[in-house]
Amino acid sequence: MSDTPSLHTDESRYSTAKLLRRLLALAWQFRVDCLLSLALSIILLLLGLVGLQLLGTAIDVIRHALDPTAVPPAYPFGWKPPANWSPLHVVTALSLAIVAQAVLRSVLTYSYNMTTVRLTQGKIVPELRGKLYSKIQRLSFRFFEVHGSSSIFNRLTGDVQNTRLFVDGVILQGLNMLITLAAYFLYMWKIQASLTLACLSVTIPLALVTHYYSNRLRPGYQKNRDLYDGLVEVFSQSVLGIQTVKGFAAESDRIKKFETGNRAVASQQQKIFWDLSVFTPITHFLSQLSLVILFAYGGWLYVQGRIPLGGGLVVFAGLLQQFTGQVANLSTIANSVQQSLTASKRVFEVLDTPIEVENNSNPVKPSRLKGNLVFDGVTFGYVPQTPVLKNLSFTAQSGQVIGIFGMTGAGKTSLLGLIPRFYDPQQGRILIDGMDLRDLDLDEYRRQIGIVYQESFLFSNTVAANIAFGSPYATQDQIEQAARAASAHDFIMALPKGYNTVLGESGADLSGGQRQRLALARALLLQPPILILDDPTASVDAKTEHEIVSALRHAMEGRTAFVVANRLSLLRRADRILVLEEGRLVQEGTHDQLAHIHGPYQDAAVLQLMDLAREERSAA
Ligand code: M5T
Ligand code: MG
Repeated sequence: MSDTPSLHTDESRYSTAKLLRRLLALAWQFRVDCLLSLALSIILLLLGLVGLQLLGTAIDVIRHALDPTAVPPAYPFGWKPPANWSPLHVVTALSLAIVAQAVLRSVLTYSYNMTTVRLTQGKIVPELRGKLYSKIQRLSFRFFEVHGSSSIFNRLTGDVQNTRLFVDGVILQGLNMLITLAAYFLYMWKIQASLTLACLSVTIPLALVTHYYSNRLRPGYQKNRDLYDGLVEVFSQSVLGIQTVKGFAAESDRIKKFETGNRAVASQQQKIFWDLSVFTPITHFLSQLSLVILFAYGGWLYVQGRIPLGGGLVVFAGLLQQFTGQVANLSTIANSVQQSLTASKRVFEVLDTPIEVENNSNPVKPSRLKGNLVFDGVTFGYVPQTPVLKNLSFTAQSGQVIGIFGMTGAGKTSLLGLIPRFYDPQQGRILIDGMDLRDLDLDEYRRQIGIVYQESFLFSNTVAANIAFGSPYATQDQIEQAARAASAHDFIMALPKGYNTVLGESGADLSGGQRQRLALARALLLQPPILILDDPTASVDAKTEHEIVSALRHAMEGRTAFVVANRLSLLRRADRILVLEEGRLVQEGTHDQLAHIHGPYQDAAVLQLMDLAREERSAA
């Protein structure tokens, strides 16, 4: 199971206090909606109290009617029934008021729920998700090297949801709980002070238990998210790599791996639920205990003649029940606190990741570039301590084709990656038309570079849309022209719907050579002054190679082109060839020059010529 390294090693940045502060700031951003939701819950609370009070009064009216020596009913809110009303009239009126109160409460509960959902799902979640997505899109490559796509997906989905839980599940519910408890407490205190204290004494152990479990739960949630990342990783890798999996008959292996992960997540989840399933009943038991105290101590008080047995006591019992119910809610809130802290840390980690390659404060927007490129003492490594390019210096004149040759792992792709500034060099600088790349506006600069990678990613979209990926306003004519230039037009026309054929996921229904030519068309459509080709003919047969090479010859005209290739067919046409060995520039010259100098290029040339001769002989 791949474990996900933390984005920030600096854990102090995510102390509980700091996380809480940021979550509160998030809630503050939506304060109007929060207040609205809170106001509704307070009205609901007051209505509930009114209902209880009316019930108590109704009971006293009945008792008094049956037994005139009992305490006379105290009417609430300064209301007095007209003198000519019989007790039946009064009770009917009170009952109607209770029903009206219940109806109003239902309506308000509905609006409360709607308000809260609009706040959480309609505002907070989309806002967070949008922020996260645009951050992820802007992050530099290194981020994606370190983090599996699954961890990123999970953060974007589940963790965003659990982060918003802090607003509705913690702040709103918590405030609601506090206000409710305070109101009930005062109300109960007014009815009978000592009984209130006795009944509420159970809240102390309740708070302690809650504190204990709350701390116990958090690491569990963190572990759970990490394990879940791993599980989704196994799954998504198997889907993306299904060809390899099947090709190596590795299905049962993968299934076993998934099962292991699956079980790990399950047992971890069970552990959390086990904790919860002990915790929740304890809180419920303690709340029930307060009712027992009410009966025992309340009964004793009655026997002592210190409280009457009337509506007041019914109201008291009702309040107590709701009070302890609210306190028992503590367990849910505590659980939500831990869940949202865990999740928000994972969300904030992404939001806090510095974008390594970024515009400086005052970037230059280049007009159309000429394409004079200079590498000046460039040293670069994916990990700073192990450079893969060492003190590299060369110049490419506008319009030149620069071939790059070297053994696998020599650093060719890495060199190409520095040109669009996917990474910044650790030492030295790269200049385009005399300007340091770091001073240019990244987007404007990159738009002037066409790239064809070793393996091209195609989107599940039409052929035309794939070609127009970098130039969304291109006309059909321009798209076809680019396709022709990449010798892709003919095979595209042979597809079932021509340019409107939708490609399967990852373009699975095209051959390697076809994919490369689509990618080339995509690059050419930009009309870029700089063209980067990373071994575009690596995966094609000789005939297609020939086609691509002649297409390229045309395509590279008038552009500064950097072509990585191992086949001489492409390199021969380069104005200059750079030979790399373990990240160093060891030879430089034209094909004709290099073919006559002893060195790696000559070795490769001889080998390829020998191969060619052998093939010709065996064909003859
Ligand atoms: C040069 C390492 C790689 C190798 C060295 C692209 C990439 C490479 N490397 C990383 O650590 N992370 C990366 O994202 O850098 O690799 P290269 O530049 O890819 O070599 P190449 O293009 O000449 O090789 P090839 O096989 O494409 O001909 O040590 O591990
Ligand atoms: Mg490469």
